[in-house]
Amino acid sequence: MLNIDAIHMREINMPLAHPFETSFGLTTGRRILLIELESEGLTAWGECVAGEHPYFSDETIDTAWLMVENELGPSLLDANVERGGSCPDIFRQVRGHRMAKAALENAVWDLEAQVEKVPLAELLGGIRAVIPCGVSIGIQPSPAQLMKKIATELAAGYQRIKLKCKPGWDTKIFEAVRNRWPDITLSCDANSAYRMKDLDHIASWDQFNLLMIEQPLWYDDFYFHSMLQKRLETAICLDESIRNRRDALAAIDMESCRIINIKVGRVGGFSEAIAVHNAAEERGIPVWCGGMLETGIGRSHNIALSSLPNFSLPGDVSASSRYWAQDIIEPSVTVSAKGEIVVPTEIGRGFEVQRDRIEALTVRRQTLHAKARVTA
Ligand code: OSB
Ligand code: MG
Repeated sequence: MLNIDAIHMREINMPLAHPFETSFGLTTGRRILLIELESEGLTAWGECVAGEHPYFSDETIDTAWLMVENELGPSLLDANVERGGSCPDIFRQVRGHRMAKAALENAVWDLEAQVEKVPLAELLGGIRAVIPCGVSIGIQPSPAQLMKKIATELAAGYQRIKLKCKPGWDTKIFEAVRNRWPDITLSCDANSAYRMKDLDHIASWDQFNLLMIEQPLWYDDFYFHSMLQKRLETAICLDESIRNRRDALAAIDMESCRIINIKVGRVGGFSEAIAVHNAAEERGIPVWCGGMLETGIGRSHNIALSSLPNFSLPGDVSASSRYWAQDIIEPSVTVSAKGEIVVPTEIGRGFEVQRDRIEALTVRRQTLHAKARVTA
């Protein structure tokens, strides 16, 4: 039994070290909901990856806040929580709101790892000592700036470069990058910026030998992606479309993709992330861990998840310094010259949370208390 005494919610505001542009817009700073669980003297953390606007998903930090405060938080405090894996059942009555659920569930796993005195990675079923890392590079003000950025990331050792793309920032860019770097592992991510009229256009990218094309079509689609995949040599990777294990099975069986990006927030927490991982593994589909511009808390959870066996492709989990002038964990996440992150072997997430720094960044807070427990 994990006795959760209180759930502390806070919103922190953090400016990004570098603005990040995707096909759906520009992000210069993040408003982040953090969850802190208090349990018999232990403290565990979760991070909600919902954005400020409902552009990547239909959740935002404000909808997540409301759900944690009014629905999910009270349910968790009322439940018998055996372990992190108990959360999907506890939250089952609430439809959707997966990023809000994940923030709480992941904090419970973070707690369970401390109680069981094991590394979080081991608790999740991880087996890797190090994880391979790639970077996601946003749309840049100019091609010259993109080339400079790629050179920097390659020099830092990253194993895969992913380029954000959209109509007008695609073929010419891929051409320029391939001319300069014919052999690097390269992929692109459209965040749903294309439509069926673009089929021939997308098929022409086969010439660039991309590792994958991520989420080219609608954010909620499998069928049209399967039509596109038939026309391509290049693998499609789905991100937005995959909400759970059943989606992964449908997408794999329909041949809508050959690779899956797993984001723990997008699928509703570690339990479902593991279920998606296992379903893909059984069908020979590799997965990798996506990123949502997380602070060190979400990043440490992504590192633990990425240590599972079928995370065989480099993920979007990269060094803290690519996002933040100063992270909220100690030590910050660093990447070796070989483009790897070492999976912590300490108990729990393996990174200390810097509470003073979080206090200074907090703009809103709320605490939910458990009802007094009757002790037999
Ligand atoms: O689609 O993978 C995406 C960031 C925000 C929203 C969606 C996505 C991304 C990224 C950045 O690609 C990944 C990262 O570096 O955290
Ligand atoms: Mg993506």
